[in-house]
Amino acid sequence: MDDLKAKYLGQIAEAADEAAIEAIRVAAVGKKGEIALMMRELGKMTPEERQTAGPALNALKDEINSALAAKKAALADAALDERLRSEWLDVTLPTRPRRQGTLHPISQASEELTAIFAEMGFAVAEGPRIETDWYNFDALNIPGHHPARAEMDTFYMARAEGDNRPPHVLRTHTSPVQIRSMELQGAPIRVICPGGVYRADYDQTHTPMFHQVEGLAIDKGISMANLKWTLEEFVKAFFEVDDVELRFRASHFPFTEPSAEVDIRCSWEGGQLKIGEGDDWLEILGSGMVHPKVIAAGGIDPDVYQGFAFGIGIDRLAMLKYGIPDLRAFFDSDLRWLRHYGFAALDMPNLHGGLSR
Ligand code: 2NL
Repeated sequence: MDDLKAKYLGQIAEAADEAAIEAIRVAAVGKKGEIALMMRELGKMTPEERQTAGPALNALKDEINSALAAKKAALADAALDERLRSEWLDVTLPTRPRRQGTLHPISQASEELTAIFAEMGFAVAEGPRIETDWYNFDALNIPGHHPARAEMDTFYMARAEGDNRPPHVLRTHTSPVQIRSMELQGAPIRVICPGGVYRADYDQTHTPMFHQVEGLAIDKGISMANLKWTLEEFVKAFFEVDDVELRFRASHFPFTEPSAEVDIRCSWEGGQLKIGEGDDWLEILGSGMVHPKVIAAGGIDPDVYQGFAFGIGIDRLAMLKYGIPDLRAFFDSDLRWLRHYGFAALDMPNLHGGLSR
């Protein structure tokens, strides 16, 4: 029995795979294996011989079985180790360099300016692009006969035949969103409204859909000085310069009184725009103190509250900041153009990270 034990334990130790283990099991402790055959010999023994040989055979069988199980587990561990070694992967390697998609410069500019105004306490509001003529015109002190309605080259929605109500319009500015915000929130309020707007105009510098951000701040005791500071902070942060000089030129909008168009000092040396220095002026926005009638249209008492408002073209801001020469290319969906001018996705601009880096 000692020979038998030495033989099988030796074979088990040498076994290289599961098939070898199974062959040893069948030969040693299988139904017709060597130990089973010896068990059959027990019947020919004397009772005394049987008393020692029986338990000894059972013990040998148990020992071989547990050696088989232990070897099987060891082989499985070794196989797993080998798999882990061969499937090893360096998760610290950089990702594939090819960018699958990019942010459109208009989206990038919107994210950047939103981050700047958010820092100054302005919430973002959005609203429908199809508006009633009340929200788009009347609430903004642009009555039906007002030339601004014609000047705006408005797109009108079709009405069903026999429906004589005024037609809906594609919003010509984002001001309606600010009227809606005043109605919903009341005063005090600080919001910016970025988004697409529509005017029937198409040439070198105009597209029928473009993007605007308007800002509105209403509180007690708001003045032109608050407007000037806010716009200066915005321009400095957006163009990433330490100093700017703004020039306010008297202007006219139906929804503000007084109204001002705002230019920033700049230079164009060798086609390269520099903000904050030089002898040129760049017109970038319109602004003013909100007309009392417009404050009232928003459901706020103009005898108690005052406010400033401004409107900026986002597409033009993006062209200036990123050096994009042609406005119409913005809307061509040309993949080569998008790859060239696009921004890395998931890289949200913030003031601390340096906006566009
Ligand atoms: C421009 C002019 C401007 C506003 C927009 C505004 C909105 C409300 C009340 C009063 Cl709800 N004003 N918006 C004010 C002044 C100018 O935009 O030329 N933008 C490019």
